[in-house]
Amino acid sequence: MALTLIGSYTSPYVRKIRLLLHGDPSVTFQAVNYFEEEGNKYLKSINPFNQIPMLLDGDQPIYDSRVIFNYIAKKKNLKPLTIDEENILSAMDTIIATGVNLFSLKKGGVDIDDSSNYFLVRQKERIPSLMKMITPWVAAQKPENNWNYLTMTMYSLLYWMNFREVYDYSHMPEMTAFVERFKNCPGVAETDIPKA
Ligand SMILES: N[C@@H](CCC(=O)N[C@@H](CS)C(=O)NCC(=O)O)C(=O)O
Repeated sequence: MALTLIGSYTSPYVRKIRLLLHGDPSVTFQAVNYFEEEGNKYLKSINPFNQIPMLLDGDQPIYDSRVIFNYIAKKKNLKPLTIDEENILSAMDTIIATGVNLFSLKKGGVDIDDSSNYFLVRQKERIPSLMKMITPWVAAQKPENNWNYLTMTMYSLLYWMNFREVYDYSHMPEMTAFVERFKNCPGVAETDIPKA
């Protein structure tokens, strides 16, 4: 299969798909920077969601990281996720979505620390609550047995939150230990956010 993955070097949603596809010679990565006018114009012209990642299998577009994962999982005969694993993935994807919202609002000039803003308060409460929910799972993951889409998502999430300073998890030893344990896994160095 000739696959083209379209995305940026910084997006955590893109990174987890890059990690999943790492080492597959049939995959080409096409980098798009939607923060720049040209990249934004191009992305809009090929993708009505105007979001990344997007996968092309020949002419067939596949939007949304979860749909992309399900598509690849089927093609590669990966073991289906259990309901508990689906819940963990939902929690991680929601943490990322919340972080992306907060980051975008801040970039757009909004004071995200405004405690009178109902939307912001709910967004900010969600991250610690979901981080707490997944902590026992995070602590139990081992790189030698569990380098899979879920841990790839967790690594991408933690790295990105630190990079964008969206949520400080340094008070959560299970999270910092996870990054240390998984940082040498296959594909991590190759998908690292390039230094400016
Ligand atoms: N549900 C989507 C979310 C993707 C998403 O939010 N991507 C961000 C980059 S991290 C994006 O494209 N943001 C641009 C925008 O929403 O304008 C997925 O899982 O792929």
